[in-house]
Formats: sequence, C-alpha cells, structure tokens
Amino acid sequence: MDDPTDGYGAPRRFWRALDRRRPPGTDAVTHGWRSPLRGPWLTSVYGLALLVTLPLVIITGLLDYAAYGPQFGQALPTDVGWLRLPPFDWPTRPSWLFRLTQGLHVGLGIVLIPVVLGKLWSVIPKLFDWPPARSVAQLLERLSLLLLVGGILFQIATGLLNIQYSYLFGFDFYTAHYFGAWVFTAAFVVHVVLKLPRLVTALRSRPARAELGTARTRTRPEPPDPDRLVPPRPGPATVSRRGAVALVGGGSLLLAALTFGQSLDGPLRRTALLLPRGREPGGGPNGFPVNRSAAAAGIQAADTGPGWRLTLRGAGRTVTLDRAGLLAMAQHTASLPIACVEGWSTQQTWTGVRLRDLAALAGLPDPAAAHVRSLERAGLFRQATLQANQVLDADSLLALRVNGVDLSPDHGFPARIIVPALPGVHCTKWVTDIEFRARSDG
Ligand SMILES: Nc1nc2c(c(=O)[nH]1)N[C@H]1C(S)=C(S)[C@@H](COP(=O)(O)O)O[C@H]1N2
Ligand SMILES: [Mo]
Repeated sequence: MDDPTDGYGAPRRFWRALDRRRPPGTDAVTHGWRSPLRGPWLTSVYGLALLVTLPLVIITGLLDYAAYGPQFGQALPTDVGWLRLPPFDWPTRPSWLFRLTQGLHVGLGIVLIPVVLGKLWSVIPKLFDWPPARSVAQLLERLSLLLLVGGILFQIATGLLNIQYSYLFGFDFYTAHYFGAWVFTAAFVVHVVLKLPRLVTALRSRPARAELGTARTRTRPEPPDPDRLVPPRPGPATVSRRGAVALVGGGSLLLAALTFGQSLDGPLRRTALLLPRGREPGGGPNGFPVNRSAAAAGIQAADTGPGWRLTLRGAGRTVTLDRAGLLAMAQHTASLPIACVEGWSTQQTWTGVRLRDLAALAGLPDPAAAHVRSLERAGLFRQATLQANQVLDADSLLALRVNGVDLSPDHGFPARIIVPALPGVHCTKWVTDIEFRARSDG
C-alpha cells in the first residue's frame, strides 16, 4: 500500500496481509483528524515542557513518601517490596521543606494537566494506526506507550480524587498512586530514551520564534514525518500553532492561579478555588485551615477538659502532667508551617514545650524515636512516630497555644505536635501520650 519500505524489516507479506485486515472505520477516523498543526514540532513543544517538569513531579512525589518515615512502617503503602527507597532520616531544616516538596508535587501535577491533554491531542491519530505494529520492536514501543499514557492519566485521576475526597479512599489511594508512579516512571524513561533524538530534530527544524510569529492564515502543515504525526490529507488551519501553545499555556496558568493560593497565607488564599475544604476557617488567631475537626474526630469536650492528662513514657519511667503543669514548664515559640498531603499549607506561630525537654523529663534526653498517640480512638492519623532529629530540633514542640491564644478544639486543644518540615499528617492533635524509645546499645 502506501509505504512499501517500512524500514522495520518486517516480512512484507505479513504486513500486507495485516494491512488488508484493517478494521472498518479506522481509515475514516484517521482521516477525520486533519489539523495541519499536528506534526513533530508541536508534539515536541508540549513534550519538552513535560520533559522538564515531570521529573520534578516524580522526584517530589518520592520525597513525600520518604518524608512519612517509611523506616517506621508509617508511609503508605507500608510494604513496597523491592521498590523500597534508600532509607534516610527526613531533615527538619529548612522548616518549609515538606511545604515545598508537597506543594510542588500537587501544584505541578494539577498545572500540567492541560499540557498532558495538549500532547495527547497532538498524537491521538496514532492510536488508530493500522497495522498496530510493523515489528516486534515497534510492538514493544507501543505497549510502553500504553503504560505511559495509561500511567499518567491514572496518576492524575487518583491524585485529583485524593485531594478532593482525602482519606475516604485513603489506603487504596496510596497503594495505587505509589505503584502507578513506578509504572509511569519506567514508561517515561523508555519514552524519553526512544524519542529524545526526534524531539531535538523537530525543535531544530522550525525556529520557535518564527513559528510562534506565524498567523493562522499562514499556518502550513509540516512535511510528512517518519512517525506519521502529520496528517496525510491536512485541512486548513482553524488556529495557529501560536494559538495552540497559548491555549495550553493559558489553561495551565489558569489552573495555577486557582491552585497556588492554597499554599499562601492572607487574603490570596481565597483565590484557591480548587482547594477542596477549609476555605472558611473563620477569623481570629485560630482562623487557618482545619483538616479534620474535633467533632469529625469524635473528640469529646469531657476528655479535653480539666481531667485531661499527658502521659510521658521513657526508660522505665512514666510521668503524668496536666495542662497547668505543661504551661509551668519553659515555653518556646516558633513560626512553623503545617503542610498537608492534599497540597495546602499554612504558616503559624506556635507556643509550647520543647519535645526534647519532655524527653529529658521522661529520662531519655537522647531518644531514638518518639511514638505519639492522640485521644482519637479510630482514624488513620491518631498516632505518629517521630525520628530522633525531629524530637531534638530546638523548634519541635508540643504546642499548647497558637498565635498568642490557646489552641482551638479543632486545632488540637489541649496539645498538639508541631515539628519543622514534618508532614502535616504527623502533627498529631489532641495528644494524650508520648512514648520515647531508647537507642539500642551497640
Ligand atoms: N489526632 C489527629 N491529628 C491530626 C489529624 C487527625 O485526623 N487526627 N489530621 C492531621 C492532618 S492530615 C493534618 S494536615 C493536620 C492539619 O492540622 P490542622 O487541622 O490544625 O490544620 O493535622 C494532623 N493531625
Ligand atoms: Mo493532612
């Protein structure tokens, strides 16, 4: 048929036979897509944008997993087999580290959606290519594309669901998103290795400045390319390449404008229309986002009243304190962020007792770890384990007050954990018990 020298060395008779078995309709579908914009250049422009940014999304995602303390079995999924990351202690400095990695992961993940859609649009006729492959190598390449495209759509869908519905589907989300990330990353690496030379050639073939200066009426199709991205019978342009790039870029900017407010304090937070909740935290010193309210967590006022006690456990020693006892200890104030896995973050000024002072009180001034428990009886996040560096940092607090007033019930009254660069989920509210663990001798 159209191309006797397919260049893949497949037995010609086999491919001819396959071609004759073309499913009805594929021709019509392929020829229905006639945009003269489609071609290596536009695909490569979107591809370059993703090539630069997706590694950031991948790396920040993996860092977020590491921030959860997988060494304590508290990162989800807990068992990842040989996909385990090299173990290291998540640092406490800079204090905005998790705010940055998590904010970038969720923010970029959202902002890149139009670019992903633009890139898929530019190659969609290829989905209906017939025959589906002309050699074993090409068959493998197309299977990797299935993992690439399926992978990114899966990661976007599960990520969006999680920031909307949070932990309703908690456990399944983490498992799916973690393994989905590895599938996608593997396919992404294969794709980059195979296509990078094509991308470079395509971008060199048409100077960007000239291309972006070309009006719609003067927009012409690219010459036929070996990947057949250029349609065989292109129609007239309904928009210029500049317009196509601007449409995608504008979509990304719009999403950015609606998203990044969730990491800002002050009036600009209200621009975060995509922030799923906590947009109306009320005013006053406790007027910042609440992830899970005291009522939702089933915290009874009776349990946080005068009868509340904090239990500290150390090396063979148990100490019990009430709130007055804690307030009588040395108080320390620090301005620290809370950064949630759903992407939002906020910085507040917290006052309370240093965790290292509590460790010393329990007889373990140099603990290996601390296990914190909440009054909450159910719920995934009623407890957390902190690393030694997280206990010992001079700004790590059992906070009693925020912005100069007592913590509100929703922010964890009588006492909550706040540690620099600690994922929000481990800043346990309504703390009742801290167990410091000794270093094993040796
Ligand atoms: N006991 C308890 N502590 C908790 C939670 C919880 O559900 N229960 N949620 C955590 C999560 S996911 C976050 S992001 C922060 C949010 O703190 P805030 O509600 O004070 O803003 O609290 C953390 N502490
Ligand atoms: Mo969170």
